[in-house]
Amino acid sequence: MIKLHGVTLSNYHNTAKLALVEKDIPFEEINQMPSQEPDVLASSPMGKVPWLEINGECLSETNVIFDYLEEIKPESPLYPADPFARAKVKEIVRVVENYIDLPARRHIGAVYFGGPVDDVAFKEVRPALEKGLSALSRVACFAPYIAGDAFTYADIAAYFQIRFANLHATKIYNWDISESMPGLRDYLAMLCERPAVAAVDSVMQEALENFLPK
Ligand SMILES: N[C@@H](CCC(=O)N[C@@H](CS)C(=O)NCC(=O)O)C(=O)O
Repeated sequence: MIKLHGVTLSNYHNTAKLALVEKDIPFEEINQMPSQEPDVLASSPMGKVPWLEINGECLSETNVIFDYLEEIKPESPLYPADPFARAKVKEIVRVVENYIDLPARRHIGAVYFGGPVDDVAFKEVRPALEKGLSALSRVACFAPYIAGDAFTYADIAAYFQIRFANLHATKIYNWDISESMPGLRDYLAMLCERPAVAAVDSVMQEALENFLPK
């Protein structure tokens, strides 16, 4: 059986987990924090979570994990069959990872670990997020899903990466980014009503509740 290594606090761990759940692929969850220890680096080259362990071999990077899951279980697809539509789903995944999750991540020390807010990050992150959200608004359809009429990997990535960024934006800037484009707030609420999303997200929310500084 596939093993999913990571921690329920992690937006990317929950991204891979929801993909497994939505595809109805059995897996075992192994609790693992990110680490630079040699045994972790041997499994995940940057020491990040999550990674999959498949027959003793390891695979990291959630967007690569999406592609692998689609190859091993093409029935119940989470990519469109049409090559261009499939590439557009991947474009949205890249936008939410590179231009929404990554800038927000610069505040992780303050938000997750109660450290001081970095002055340079404070000035730079909000405009970077505004740019990323503006980019997202140019590729997102909300019709009703982010890439069109079907639920895809883009919805999985968008849900967890936007909510991760919003946790940071809310805590650091008192700024609710779900209000930053028409349709985004309702879209996130709609996804949260999907049973698999609700199940995975509720475990994450409980972990965050216990972990985040009050
Ligand atoms: N590009 C990676 C990002 C994964 C990632 O950033 N994971 C975080 C946890 S949410 C992590 O392991 N951070 C520790 C680190 O950056 O060293 C993916 O798609 O899996």
